[in-house]
Amino acid sequence: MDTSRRFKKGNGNGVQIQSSTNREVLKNAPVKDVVTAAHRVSMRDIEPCLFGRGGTCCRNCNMGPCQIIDGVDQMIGVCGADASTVAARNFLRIVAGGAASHMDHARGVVMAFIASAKGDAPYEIKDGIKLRQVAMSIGVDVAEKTKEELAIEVGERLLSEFGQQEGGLSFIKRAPKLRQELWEKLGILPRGIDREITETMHRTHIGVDQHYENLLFHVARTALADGWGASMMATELSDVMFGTPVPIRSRVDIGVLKEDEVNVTVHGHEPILAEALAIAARDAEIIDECKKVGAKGVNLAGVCCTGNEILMRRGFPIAGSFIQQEVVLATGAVEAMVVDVQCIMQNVARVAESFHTDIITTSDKAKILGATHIPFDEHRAIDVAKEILKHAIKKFPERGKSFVPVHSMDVVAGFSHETINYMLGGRFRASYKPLNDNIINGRIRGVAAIVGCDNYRVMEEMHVEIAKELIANDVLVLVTGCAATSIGRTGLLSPEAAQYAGDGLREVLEAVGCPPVLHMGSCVDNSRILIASTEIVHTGGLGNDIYEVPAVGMAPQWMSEKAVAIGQYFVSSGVDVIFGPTFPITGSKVVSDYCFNKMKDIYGGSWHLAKKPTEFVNITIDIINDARKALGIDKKKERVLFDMAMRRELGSGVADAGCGGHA
Ligand code: NFS
Repeated sequence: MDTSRRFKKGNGNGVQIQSSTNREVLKNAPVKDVVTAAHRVSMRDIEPCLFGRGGTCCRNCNMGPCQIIDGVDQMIGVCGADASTVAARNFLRIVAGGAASHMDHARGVVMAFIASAKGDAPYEIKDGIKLRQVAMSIGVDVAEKTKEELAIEVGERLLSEFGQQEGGLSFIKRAPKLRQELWEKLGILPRGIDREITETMHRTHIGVDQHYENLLFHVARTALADGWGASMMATELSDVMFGTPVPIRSRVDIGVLKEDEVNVTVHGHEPILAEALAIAARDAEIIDECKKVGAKGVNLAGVCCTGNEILMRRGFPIAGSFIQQEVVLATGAVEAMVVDVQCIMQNVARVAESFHTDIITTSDKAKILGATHIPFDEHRAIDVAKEILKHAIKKFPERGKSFVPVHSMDVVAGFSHETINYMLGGRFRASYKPLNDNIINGRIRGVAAIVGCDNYRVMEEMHVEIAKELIANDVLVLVTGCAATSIGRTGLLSPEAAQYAGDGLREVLEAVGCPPVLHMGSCVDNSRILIASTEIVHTGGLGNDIYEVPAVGMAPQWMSEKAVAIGQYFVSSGVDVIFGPTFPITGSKVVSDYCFNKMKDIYGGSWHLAKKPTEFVNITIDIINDARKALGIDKKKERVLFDMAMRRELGSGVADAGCGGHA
């Protein structure tokens, strides 16, 4: 195929390479002219299509593709579909694409969970307390059952919800009561996980659902099946199997690669593979194999959300976020990049060709031309993991010139919703009350979640500028996904960053010794934020439903469909969500008005659009201030400075929680 039309003749001069480490590696890489996504963005001759970007290009049948112009009669689809129908249909397919990724991920976790409980896979039931809590929350009787029996019952119940046709999802019952009633009244309670995806494809086929509002209700239902269904299953069962995260120190950025060890980066999403590699990397046989080739051991480092999974639970370092995946390989110091599913750029295989690096695919659902395929099977997880590592070890003697940057940054991760409960609540009375009290008394203005991807089309400083400005305004920031890694690279995930916080927030942070930006995990772990919000509601003083809590979500550098699914389940749960710089429905005025305004009346939270960091911050603070006003907590209260006794009381859980603790 002639690609010359698709690229400018130029050599990508003026390329905006994000992250100073990326720039340093590309400058010093042993192989020059490594082409990354940043170069491809700058080389593309054609501006992104306005119809595609605004959601009004329909290619769901072969009378088109039809480009629709809102308000122009002759520019509706050949079938008659107008801009609102097409934008709503496309939006639904985006949300379903994202949700399906989380759902298939969750299915894998649940199946591995059941296999482990039956003794057919090598993972344990590490957190028995959480298993009982999860079981009770979905109405499974815990009495007189072994851990394994209970795990099988919980696992099989949840697995059945994938193919279920009617009856609702178990975890929905964890939402505040008023929220559940609202979903029921609107007729959007998800019925079965796979059913909502199949129905999406049906509704969006030519000639089926033609009413934008009806389509947008199914958008909400599909997203809820993700957030309060699949993603929550993935997080909760992974915690039970691999351990619920507690604060843990580690490092992020490309400098975590090591000159004298076999560098294996694990990239993708599913913790099942990464956990097996983490266990195998410590195996005596593997360490022996390393010594035979002159390496000290295996240095396992994460990329993208797999990285977040093993960082949160095991403290393994993260080599890079989404935008760093090609640059990590450009160091020439990686023996193997092991991938499973999602967010893996096809170009990693091309970059690897210039080095001794092997790309190892492990999922039969996701193969890459030019990669080595070693299929992962959870039943023989450790054997497969060892096979993969031995493959990588053999590559070590072939490593040629390499360049590993010195820089990596200290982070503290591991803030599960249980940890927040424990840290802010204290050892003896773990509860969200101190957090609620500090929001009510105004030391903490509110909470903002910065989630989702990083993206070469967005200015580099976006995440960090927003985070810094928010904490300076006493907003506690929660992060997940690649946003967490990109903010982590700048040092804001360490307790020392409390110095950037406003006076009120800093007082609280110093009392408990935690960072102003709390890393809550991978993208499926956004479900932790749903549970934390519900806990805040149940604790009292901040309203009776999630929409009343002074909290905002945002994905300022989103690129994946999964981010949109996440945004929508937050909106449907009552949270205001800001995306930017573009949003894929803006080609229809009606759908824009619905998403940006009407959803607020329906759900209590809606979508918002912002481009610059200041816009994200201003919208967030306005929403939080409005929520405070509605709750009647906007009046300035007399400041009570923390005395020693209060600090001791608030800090009583911290020593054990080990915030800022150990690697
Ligand atoms: Ni979320 Fe994580 Fe990263 Fe975006 Fe991709 S890895 S699941 S989609 S790019 S945060």
